[in-house]
Amino acid sequence: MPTKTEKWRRSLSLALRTIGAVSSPHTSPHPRSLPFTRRELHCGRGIWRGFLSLRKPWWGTDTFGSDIRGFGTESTMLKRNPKFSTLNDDDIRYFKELLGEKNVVQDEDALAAVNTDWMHKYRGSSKLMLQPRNANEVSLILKYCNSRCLAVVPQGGNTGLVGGSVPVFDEVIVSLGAMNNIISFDKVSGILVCEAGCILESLVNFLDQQGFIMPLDLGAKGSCQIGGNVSTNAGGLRLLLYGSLHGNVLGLETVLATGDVLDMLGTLRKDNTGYDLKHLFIGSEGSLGIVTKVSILTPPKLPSVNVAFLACHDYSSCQKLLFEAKLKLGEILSAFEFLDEQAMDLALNHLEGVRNPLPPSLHNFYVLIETTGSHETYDKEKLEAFLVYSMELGLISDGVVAQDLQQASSVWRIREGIPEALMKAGAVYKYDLSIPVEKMYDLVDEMRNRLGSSARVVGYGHLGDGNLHLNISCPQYDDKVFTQIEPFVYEWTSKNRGSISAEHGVGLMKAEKIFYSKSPGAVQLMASIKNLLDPNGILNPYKVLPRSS
Ligand code: FAD
Ligand code: 2HG
Ligand code: ZN
Repeated sequence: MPTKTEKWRRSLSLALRTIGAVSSPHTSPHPRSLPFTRRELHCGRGIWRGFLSLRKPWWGTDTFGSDIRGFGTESTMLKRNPKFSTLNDDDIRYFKELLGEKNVVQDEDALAAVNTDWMHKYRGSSKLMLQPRNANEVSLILKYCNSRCLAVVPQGGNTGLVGGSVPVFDEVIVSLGAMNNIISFDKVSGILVCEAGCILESLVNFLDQQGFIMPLDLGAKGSCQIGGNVSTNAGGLRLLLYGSLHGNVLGLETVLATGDVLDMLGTLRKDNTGYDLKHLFIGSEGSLGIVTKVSILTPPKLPSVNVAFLACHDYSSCQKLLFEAKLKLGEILSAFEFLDEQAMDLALNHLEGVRNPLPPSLHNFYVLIETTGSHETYDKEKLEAFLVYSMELGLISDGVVAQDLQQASSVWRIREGIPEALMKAGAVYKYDLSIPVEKMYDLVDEMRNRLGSSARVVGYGHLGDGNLHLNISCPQYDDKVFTQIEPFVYEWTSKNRGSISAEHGVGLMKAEKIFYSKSPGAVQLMASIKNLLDPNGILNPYKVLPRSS
């Protein structure tokens, strides 16, 4: 009889052969990059648009006319705030003088793309996009908009998933994409200072040349911008090791609604001179100011990265595996992601070039573990010892360890490609929840029981951070399904002391739901801060705060 350890080694080598044979032909030198740049994203999504436009949008002009929008369901309407002015010829003239013709975009096709979010779920009807080139131009735009009471939406890469990055009605879009200069990088401290419109992936590439990495990584890195990341306090795939942007962002330059430029662009790790105001803007989703520059602490690129893709029989094993990984891998554990069978099935069926690394059949759960360290032999031995130990405990039923960058890229592609696979599968209701790890998957099971065969319930996410991405996929948006999901999902999360937004933010989607995670006193204080910094409420209206505040 082979021992469990021998069985593991045998299955390991079997799986290694398999993964070697299936690695994607699209593998880039950046193993965890989604294969789209901003331009490709728009082109690629142009293909999907034809397919998606057959569906009823969650809300949009086509459904409710120009002054009223459905919000969540057709029974919840949102009315344009009549205090906001509408654009006139003088406004356009002013902006053209300030920015030049080409940075004042009125072209219908260009506007269609920036009025629509990544999921094609939220659609505004802005008639104007402005493309400032520096903080001074941002300042003059906001000063003017404030004096005219014109509402504004700051937009980065437009990859946000809660409807925060697109207008609700006719708000002016201020796009930061032209502000994409790297200002300085200090190799001794690892501190990078750059403009807000830098695309995350271009910062990753720049730092790679210097022997450093960004402390955050997400599937949308080919399109999202650092200003958008900061404004959403994006979490992503590395938070487990490097922590949140509240820890890594050292300073910001922000333009307030009044046009005042607030210089908080410190490059110090320690600075206790009173209130640390930058934290107000990290995660404020464009509701308090426009971020124009970012100073961020970047870690050195360590030479030894290992990736294992493992199968688990049940959720309880995934949990135990996490506990053991923290204990046994300790300081080198850099990612601990999970996906269920439904998520894997979607990835295999909808992502080009992706094959099952652990054939022949599907497993109930999969865990992706990454280690990052400085000593290749030591890290490998540590990971292998952990895997053998976990196999002996019965926590893992099969697994594969990537042998090179291409193999690592193939397994990361599965995990990172799930949002794309869900998009291709049809309409999707997304929930991004922080839930105590031991209870997390109960919600997925309960949701499946509630919905039966009317929808496909998919669970995956950043297990190492206690972050579940609950996605409910249907052929099209359907009010009957929706009423089975909400408010149940929020009530369940609140009852289990979770948060209704772990990392994507509140945006438009959850502005009215904020009380599930924040006390009335806290929401009131948020509203007072908003009122102080943006007295006319021109910055990203209808988002983050509830109408009642
Ligand atoms: P946008 O989408 O343009 O804007 C997002 C919000 O920030 C909006 O409210 C907008 O008004 C505001 N904003 C943007 N730029 C500025 C600025 N300069 N100043 C002030 N406000 C601004 N998120 C995670 O946390 N973790 C993940 O792992 C993750 N993975 C993703 C994977 C995919 C495939 C996709 C499509 C999205 C993912 N996201 C993830 C969502 C995430 O919030 C965004 O990808 C990213 O942080 C938003 O950056 P952006 O530049 O696209 O911002
Ligand atoms: C991820 O972790 C993103 O892949 C997107 O945060 C999550 O699509 C989602 O629900
Ligand atoms: Zn995520």
